This record gives sequence, C-alpha cells and structure tokens, in this order.
Amino acid sequence: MSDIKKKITLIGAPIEEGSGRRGCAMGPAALRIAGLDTTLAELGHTVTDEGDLKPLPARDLPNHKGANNLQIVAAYTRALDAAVLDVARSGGIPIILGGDHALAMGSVSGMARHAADLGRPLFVLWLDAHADFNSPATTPSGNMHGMPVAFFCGEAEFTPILDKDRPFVDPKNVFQVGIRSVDEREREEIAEHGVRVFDMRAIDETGMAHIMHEIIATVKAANGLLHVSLDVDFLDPEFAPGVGTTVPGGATFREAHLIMEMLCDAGLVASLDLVELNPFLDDRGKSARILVELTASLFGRRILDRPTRSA
Ligand code: Z70
Ligand code: MN
Ligand code: MN
Ligand code: MN
Repeated sequence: MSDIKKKITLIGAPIEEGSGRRGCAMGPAALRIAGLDTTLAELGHTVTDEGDLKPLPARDLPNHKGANNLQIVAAYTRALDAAVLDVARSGGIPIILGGDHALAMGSVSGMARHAADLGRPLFVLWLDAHADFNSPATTPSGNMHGMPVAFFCGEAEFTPILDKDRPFVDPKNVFQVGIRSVDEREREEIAEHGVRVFDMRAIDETGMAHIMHEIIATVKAANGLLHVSLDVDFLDPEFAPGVGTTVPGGATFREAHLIMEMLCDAGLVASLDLVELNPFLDDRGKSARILVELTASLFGRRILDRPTRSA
C-alpha cells in the first residue's frame, strides 16, 4: 500500500489570527526550511508547492464579539475550502502548512465537499491536546483556533462564514486522539454530538496500536476518506516545544510515529493539516523537523519492510 506513489500538493496557510498570539504565520516557512518537499520527493512522490495563500479579509462579515479576527479567519476558510477541493478533485493529496488550527475550517470543508462529490463519507482524525469544539457562543477566549471542529460538525453559530449549503462532517466520523485540555462547555458538546474521543487516559489504558486499529477498521468498513489534522500540541512538549500552548502529558515520539506508520499501511489518508507550529517559540527547529519526520512516516518511510501486525 505504502509503495504507491502519490501526487502531493503543499498549500501554505500562514494564518495566526485564530490563535490570539503571533508566530504561527512563520509556520509554512519553517516546514519548508525543514525540508518537507524534498523529504516527500525522496520517497518517490510527485510534490508541488503552491506557495502561501494570500486571502483578502472578508469585509462582507460584521465583527463578532465571540469570534476574534472573524474577517481574516473567514477569508482563509473560503480560500482553503476552494484550494483543497481543487487539489483533491484533480487526484492530489493536499497538505496544508499552517498556520493556526482555525485553518481546518477551510481544509475540512473542502474535503467534505470532495467526499460528497464522490458519495463517500469523510472521516477526520483530530490529533490534538484540545477538543477545539467551542463556538462563538461558548468560547472562553474568542480565539477561533479553538472552534474548527464545532464549525465543520455544523454548529449553527457559524453559518455566515461559509455558505450554509456546505456539507458538514458527521460528528460520529470525528476521532479525537490525545485530548487532555477540554473546556467545561466543550465536554458537554462533544458528548452531545457523539464525537469519538480517545483522551490520554484511553491511550494509556488501551495503547495507541489498539486505538488506531479500531479507527482504521471503522473508516475502511464505511469506504471513507480520511483527513488527518495534526496540531503540534498533540505531542508532548518534550518533543515539540514550538507551540503557543504547551500542554504536558502528550503523545510520545513513538506513539506519533506509530499512528503515521499504521495510517500509511492502511492507505486511507486523503489530506493532512500540519498546524499550530510556532517557530518563534521553537528550539532550534526541533518541532518543524518532527512534523517533517511524521509526514515522512505517513507517506512511506519505514524502518523495515513488513506489514502492520494484525489487531
Ligand atoms: C481553549 C479556547 C486552543 C490551542 C486550541 C483553548 C483553545 N479551549 N488552544 N488550541 N492551542 O480558547 O477555546
Ligand atoms: Mn487544535
Ligand atoms: Mn491544540
Ligand atoms: Mn451543539
């Protein structure tokens, strides 16, 4: 499976206005400097870099007190929705170089449109310390990087940002892995909506391999497409310090690689976000490099040639 050569397109999305601090706009540059394109090309894939999106603020939208920088976040959402759909439709795998996690409103919307065109369900694997299930009505901060999952799961608060006819993702098709910082209202919302959550305790109790077998089997059984959204803070800060909010007790280097290796063998991944990298806070490029290494594992780098062990 993993030996299939792919058409991969890199899309830079230097948005930082969703995060409430500066630095994520440098993320795409750091991922390029860490060698993302050449690493993927060396694995035999055809890699195209579309450069960075430069969206114009969506001046048609009003300011909203629960949604900081709504105009620029909406602009990225619209631009990414279109760009990601375009790449996927032409048979490519979009990799979005973030940028803060608000960009997933656009990338997941684009993939949801693509999946709807194909008549297949879209699944999302959300690798993050946070649930990102706030809305302008529940947010404690107003920061829109804490909202993308609620957005693409169809919370009504968001309808002005993109047209209301966009397809949503069924919350039951969203797997959150690595969660360890959840707001009170988010706790209620994810339970109500039926998001499938594997928090750090679940990882410790059952092990990452078991969880991934279950996720992969579910997506396969439904003939689904899988979008992976990787927030740097999924990883323990020991391995990836280059992020605005470090949350202790995260995934290890090996757990993260195992996810990527198993996903590679499963051959289900249609698109990938690399988000929340803040090079201004990083330690000599360490976090940018680990994101490149993990992406390499997802696209075919392996230690030995052998298949995934069965569940
Ligand atoms: C909090 C909020 C957050 C980072 C997402 C935090 C959100 N739940 N922080 N990603 N780094 O403000 O909504
Ligand atoms: Mn996040
Ligand atoms: Mn996070
Ligand atoms: Mn709700």
